[in-house]
Amino acid sequence: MNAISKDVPTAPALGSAGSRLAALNEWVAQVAALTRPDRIQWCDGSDAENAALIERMLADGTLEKLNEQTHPGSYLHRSHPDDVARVEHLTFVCTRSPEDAGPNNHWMAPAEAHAKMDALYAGCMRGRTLYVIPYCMGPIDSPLSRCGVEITDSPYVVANMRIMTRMGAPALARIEREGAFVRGLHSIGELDPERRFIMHFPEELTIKSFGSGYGGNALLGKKCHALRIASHQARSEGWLAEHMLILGIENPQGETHYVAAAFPSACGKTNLAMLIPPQGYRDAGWKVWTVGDDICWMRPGADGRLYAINPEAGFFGVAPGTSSKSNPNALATIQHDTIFTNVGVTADSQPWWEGLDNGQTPVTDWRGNPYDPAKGPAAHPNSRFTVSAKQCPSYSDKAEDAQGVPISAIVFGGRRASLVPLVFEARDWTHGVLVGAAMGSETTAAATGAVGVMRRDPMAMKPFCGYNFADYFSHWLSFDGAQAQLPKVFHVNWFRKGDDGKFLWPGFGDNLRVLEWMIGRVKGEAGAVETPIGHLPAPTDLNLDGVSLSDEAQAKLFGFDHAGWSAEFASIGGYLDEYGPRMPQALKDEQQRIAAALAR
Ligand code: OXD
Ligand code: MN
Repeated sequence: MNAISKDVPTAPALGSAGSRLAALNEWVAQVAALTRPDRIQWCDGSDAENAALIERMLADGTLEKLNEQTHPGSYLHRSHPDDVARVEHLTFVCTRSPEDAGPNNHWMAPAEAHAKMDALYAGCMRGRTLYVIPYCMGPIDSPLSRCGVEITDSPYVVANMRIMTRMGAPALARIEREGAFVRGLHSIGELDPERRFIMHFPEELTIKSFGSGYGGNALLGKKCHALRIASHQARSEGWLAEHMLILGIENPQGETHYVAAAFPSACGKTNLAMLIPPQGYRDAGWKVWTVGDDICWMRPGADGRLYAINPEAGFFGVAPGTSSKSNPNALATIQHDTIFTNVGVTADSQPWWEGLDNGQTPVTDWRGNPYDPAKGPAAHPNSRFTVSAKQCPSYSDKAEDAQGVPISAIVFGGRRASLVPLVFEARDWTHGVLVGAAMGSETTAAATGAVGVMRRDPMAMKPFCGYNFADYFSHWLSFDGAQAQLPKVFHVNWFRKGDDGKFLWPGFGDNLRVLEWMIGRVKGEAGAVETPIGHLPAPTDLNLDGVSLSDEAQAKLFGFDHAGWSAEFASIGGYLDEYGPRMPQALKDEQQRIAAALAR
């Protein structure tokens, strides 16, 4: 690496000593010497800084202004058409030993990965500004939060990080206090898919990303830090970093239970997190509060319960399908001060996507071409909105609580057209870990590759766990100590289809009926039927007032297909074996116990 240049600006002086920022200053100087930017800007997160960035992006076409009357303060970004999703095949976990990354990750030796990335970074910021973004994942004063610094040459990334994290001066002050932070280096390079890599070095708390401006590859606080690096950190520090939404369910008596739920990308986490109760429930006084829609950090509190924070400050949600039926709260949230990426546009510059039911029609597609339905959708299927969580009408006042919220239930779920019933409850924690480990789902547009193919996606962490899944399951099992007051674990499937290929369950607000049953189980009040795969409700155990289900729907949503589950458990056994001797015996025993019960 080149010598450190004398005129590299250092972190704005904070407290008295400033010395705890020496490592940060030195790293910035080293990166500048390698990447050769024209300018360096330390981001303070202020409104003035953001306004100047937006001006610059409007001038160079990175952003387009949307209709100020209908969508004040909102902008459209069109990405490079080859840069629209996470790239799992180009994402690596670079641990010293390949076994520590596990069969669930692509692995590269750290020295080789550093060399490859540093060669790409050499001189890559010439003619550009290098932005230094200090950020905090989680409420700024929470002991559960962790800080990072992202260096990027993309002003679009800065504007998004400002929404998605607590970014700027307060984060820098915390970094100065703690002296520790995750280092993330990002350059969009030339946006060439052949020169694109997302590398993680969990043992060095370091991320290196090159060649993509897409959220999951470029907003390094999100998937790279808050999941891949944090999962590794969490393992050594005794907590959990999970791909889960967090919501609060307030019953008519004013009691609120918090639920954390893991679903693979683009399977409705944002919709569930912002659920609006059906009319009958609203009339009775039920309310649902949003704490987070994508990531959950949890750790045991003094009382043995798991307490959770949402490390993010905003939503990076999938736009298509967001409508007044599926998610009125999201529509209200994104009415102003929102960055839209790769959506269509109407004649009067309003954002538009497939499923939006506001009577508008698009004239321009996500590539900026005149919209022609014969050439594909107006909005890219993975088009997104970035918006502050504070704009959400259902945002929980506990979301900013430094101690987090106590979790009563953990829910796993996937897209399963067949076999998997609407809901079942695990018998105990070990069984619950197996239910999470065995999760399967049909793939979606959130990652490049074929859509609709069933794959195992344990705890919705397949693309995000920064270490060997076998060790991850052991870590989950380790929470079951003598003092633990662990949440109950459930599995749901909103996506079961009938013989005609149509969904059998109405979903959206009606999912509260299932959540109410879970809370009833937590309180020991709701009924269930015992089966080898867990406790299933009978249709009469759920409040189905106002829902009409055909006989086929009832049978499939609440039924248990013995032969189908025997085959599923054989497949789960094969999947666990792929991890070899590191797979915890307790999980294998649990799988075998259930397989044996199914064989009877
Ligand atoms: C996301 C994802 O963007 O999971 O949240 O891909
Ligand atoms: Mn996600």
